[in-house]
Amino acid sequence: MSEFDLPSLTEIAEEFRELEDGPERIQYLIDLGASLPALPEDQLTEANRVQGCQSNVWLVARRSEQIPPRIELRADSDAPMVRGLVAVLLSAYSGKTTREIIEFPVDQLFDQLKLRSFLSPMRSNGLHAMVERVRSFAKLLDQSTLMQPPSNVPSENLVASYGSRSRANQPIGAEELMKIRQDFPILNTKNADGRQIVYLDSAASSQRPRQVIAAITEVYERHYSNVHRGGHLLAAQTTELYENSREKVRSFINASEKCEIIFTSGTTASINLVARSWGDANLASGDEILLTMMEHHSNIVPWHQAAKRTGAKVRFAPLTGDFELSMDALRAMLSTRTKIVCVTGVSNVLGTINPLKEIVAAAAQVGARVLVDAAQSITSMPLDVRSLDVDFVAFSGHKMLGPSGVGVLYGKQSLLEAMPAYLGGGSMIRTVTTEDFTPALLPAKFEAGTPPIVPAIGLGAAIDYLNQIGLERIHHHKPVLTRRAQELLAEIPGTRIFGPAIEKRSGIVSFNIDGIHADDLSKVLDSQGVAIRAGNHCAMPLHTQLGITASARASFYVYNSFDDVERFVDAVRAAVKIFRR
Ligand code: C6P
Repeated sequence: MSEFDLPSLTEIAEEFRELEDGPERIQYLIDLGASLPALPEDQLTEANRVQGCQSNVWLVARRSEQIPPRIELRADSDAPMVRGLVAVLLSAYSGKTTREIIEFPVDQLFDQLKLRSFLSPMRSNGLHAMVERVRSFAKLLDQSTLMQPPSNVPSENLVASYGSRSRANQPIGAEELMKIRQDFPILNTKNADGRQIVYLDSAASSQRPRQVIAAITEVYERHYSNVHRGGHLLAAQTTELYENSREKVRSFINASEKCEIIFTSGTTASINLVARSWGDANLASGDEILLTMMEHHSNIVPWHQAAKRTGAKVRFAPLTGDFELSMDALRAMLSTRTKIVCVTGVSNVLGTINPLKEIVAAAAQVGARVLVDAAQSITSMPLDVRSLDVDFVAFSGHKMLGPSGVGVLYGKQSLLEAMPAYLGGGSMIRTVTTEDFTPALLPAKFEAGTPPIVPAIGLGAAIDYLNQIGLERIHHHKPVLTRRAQELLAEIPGTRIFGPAIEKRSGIVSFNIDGIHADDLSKVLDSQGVAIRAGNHCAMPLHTQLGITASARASFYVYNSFDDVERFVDAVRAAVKIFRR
């Protein structure tokens, strides 16, 4: 018997070996839990509570005076079976040196006892959190660990996506493009005339490959349950998939911590979260919110609303005559009154790629925060939030080959921690009383209610797909098509194209043709099987500035080809003939 009369690890392991899977083991765990001495009432405090459990688990760690020091642990839970699991952990860890704790193969022990699944970070019993807490306590005490340099080694995913520099420079060739197109079943759709559709509306929403569709189907057919609630098999599997996706997003944008990734319903929801939570807590009369003239309504209206609530003022940095952001004007507008700069990575109308690094540096000079609306840029431009040192980033799954209904808010951990909770409800709380509530830790604090479970998992599959091709290669594929489209369109008299030089532009061509309304043009194109978008593209201030009410927009993505460009321009020519007859 070990301390507090708990059986030793060997005794526990022997006992387990004798027992059948299922009820016998559960009964043993409950009996083991009953032998765990209760923690005194005054130690059942919030500070001693281990976060991440549905049941309550309290843990108290004390360092002994021995040399080398040993760690004495005591713990308790209000759930009988969890008490049994806690007892196993105490037998493994209590009274051990810091080194022994750090090196103890707890996974192997739980494998041996056939209890491995209980150690999953997603299981609601919180054992994983408890192990983490004990280990971090041991690490803190362990001098040799403290002296190790921090690891800056990028994660495997990162290496996979950005590491293969040689491949990153290879263009997507005709054969590869054909294979990619085969991954998108929707591209085989035919219109009423039997013409295969040409999809040039990816800036509104991309299509998704069968790999993403398969990932979604697989969850619904084999793993589906709610996340972070139940402790049963399906709940654990879904939670694990959901959290794996968060890790994929983290790695994709090179965030430091998983908890900095908040799943939302989309870019719009992410920006509203910041405007409401950060905005209301940090803006006041006299402060300024600096936007640009090329912002989407999703990055304008939430700030108008925040300004109305707080008394702050919204200002707009103008564009140059070349459809670029005027950095001179932006710099001149920055002052200590500027509290946040909110800028799109790529304009959804002009395709302009904004110089984010310069913008972040300029904002830092006056102590302003920066939010990047990455809805259009995330689709093909590698983003490293750490090297960019950006405060907030918002994007949507549906524009990057993922499902609709899911988006991401990245925020620096310190900022997100300081921000008040936004939506209230289940999952975002630590405690609730009849008088008040305390919020959960990140990221749960900002994920109230049932989150977009399956869309988030689908987004993870989309990231895998993008990584497999290589984001930079997709980024280089777009302007190849943009250039061709622009050259051919320029041959049509009366065509006016809105956008900067190709090198400063992503895969978007917005244009008007004299005497033809953009909406009419798009309808004729549709009749030819070519899908483009017409309208103000949720960027009214920009259109007003351009002196137009609408524009036609063709947007290209990884699955588009030169043939698509030819069919598009042929359809435009046909429309011109009709309207100029
Ligand atoms: N632009 C377009 O056709 P949501 O709807 O929340 O997923 O994304 C909003 C949004 C925010 N910022 C930018 C730069 C965007 O382009 C969009 C969506 C689509 O241009 C639909 S209006």
